[in-house]
Amino acid sequence: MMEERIAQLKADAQKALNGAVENLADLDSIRVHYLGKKGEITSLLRSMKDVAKEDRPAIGKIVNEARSQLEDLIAAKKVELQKRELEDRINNEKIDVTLPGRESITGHLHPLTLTEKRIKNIFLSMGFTVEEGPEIEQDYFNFEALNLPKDHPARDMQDSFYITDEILMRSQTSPVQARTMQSHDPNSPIRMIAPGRVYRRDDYDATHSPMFTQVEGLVIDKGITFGDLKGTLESFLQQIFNPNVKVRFRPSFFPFTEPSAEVDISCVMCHGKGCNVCKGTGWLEILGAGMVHPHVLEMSGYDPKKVSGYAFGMGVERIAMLSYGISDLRLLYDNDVRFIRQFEGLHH
Ligand code: 2NL
Repeated sequence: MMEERIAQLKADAQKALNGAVENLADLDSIRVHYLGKKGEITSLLRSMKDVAKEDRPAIGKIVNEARSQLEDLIAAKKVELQKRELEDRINNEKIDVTLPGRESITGHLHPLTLTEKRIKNIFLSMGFTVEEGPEIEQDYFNFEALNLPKDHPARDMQDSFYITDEILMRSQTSPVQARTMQSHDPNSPIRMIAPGRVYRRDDYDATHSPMFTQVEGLVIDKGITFGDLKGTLESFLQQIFNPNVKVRFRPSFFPFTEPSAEVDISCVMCHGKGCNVCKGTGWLEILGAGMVHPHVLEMSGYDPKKVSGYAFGMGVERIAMLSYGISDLRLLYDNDVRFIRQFEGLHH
């Protein structure tokens, strides 16, 4: 009776394992059905109580043998299924080596960085050094050392970002020049530019920003004249824009230079004919410049009877906008890649 049930169970299991076992999940349900806690083998073992006592060891042995045979069969089937699944994956997951490669995105220089580099390279080629200084500056270096006394209108608290009474975000890069002069041997010449960010309380619109980039220059030596200033700036402007650009100087005023001048170039858009960029004048204001005020030389340890100097300042954004025909300053700061990507491949 019991022997028959065992033989039948083995035959059934054998049949099930040879039948439609598609995957490991199918196999597991067969395992649960025969070997699980509520499975056929367990139920056989439960009915051992109905077997005559003297027959139990022999029957028990047959049941245990049947269980271990089943376990072996299931284990073998499992290996077979795993092998088949791996082969299926190998056959189906193909790498198409003929597909085009994925394009790798490389960065490039921002138009402002590009313009700053072009400016630097021109001055480096003329023997200038490039000096840097802090953006958070002492009132003394930002104003006092540049001949802007405490009551000067340009020092209005409304115009600069003050951090304390004595500390502010620099409003120009001239403090770098003042620092360089003070750490320099007054008997050897200076020929330097100071590029960097400057900060002024201002609106943010197509032509204004509370932060912008400036390049200032300073030359001090024996016998430096206004002629040196004119020649150097004319050469610079022809290199940065085009060799045919015309340059004109108009009298102006800065507290740190005397005499002072505004420097214009012939309009790079209309070549002087008059357009909306130059507002019909044919000229573009591009630089401020002048001979270093004797008091500025003196305050930083230079003797105005022995040496003289010139200085100038320009906005990098304006030069970038005129170089590349950019009509809105904010495009330079918004970092919209559709704009910035247009400068890929340009070099300084
Ligand atoms: C402008 C005008 C200028 C200077 C900057 C300067 C610096 C020293 C001494 C004398 Cl240490 N001058 N800098 C001189 C004239 C003009 O900038 O329009 N900047 C955007």
